[in-house]
Amino acid sequence: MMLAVIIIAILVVVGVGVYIITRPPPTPPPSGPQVAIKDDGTGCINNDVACEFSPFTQNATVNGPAVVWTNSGTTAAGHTVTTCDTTNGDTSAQCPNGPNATGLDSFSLSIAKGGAPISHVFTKPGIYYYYCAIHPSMHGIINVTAT
Ligand SMILES: [Cu+2]
Repeated sequence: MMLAVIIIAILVVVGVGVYIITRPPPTPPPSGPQVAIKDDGTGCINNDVACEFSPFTQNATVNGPAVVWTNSGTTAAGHTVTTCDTTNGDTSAQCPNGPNATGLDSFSLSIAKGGAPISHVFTKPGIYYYYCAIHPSMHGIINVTAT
């Protein structure tokens, strides 16, 4: 009986060791300019000021490194990073500064609650206004300059 317990204990230790040795390394955090997407988990309704892109204005350079948005909030709907332009159907509520200059990058990226970070490599210099398509009071700016 005692021998069986010892054998089982050894198998457990070996099994855990094999798991630790063979598991993939953790994904390194993305580098580049960072923007945190924050909320207080209450749904970001009624222009909730706890729901924001932080910092409001982030700087980036043309052709990288990529700007990385990380969702640290817990609102179930998640968020988007959506550029202000006619492609994305901007409105005055979403884009009080109007559409971005013609020819700038246009994109709309979704990030789920607890989801992996999203990123974009900007290809044209300029001031990019963006918003969250789910919560139109959430705004941010990326100031992209040529290298
Ligand atoms: Cu949002």
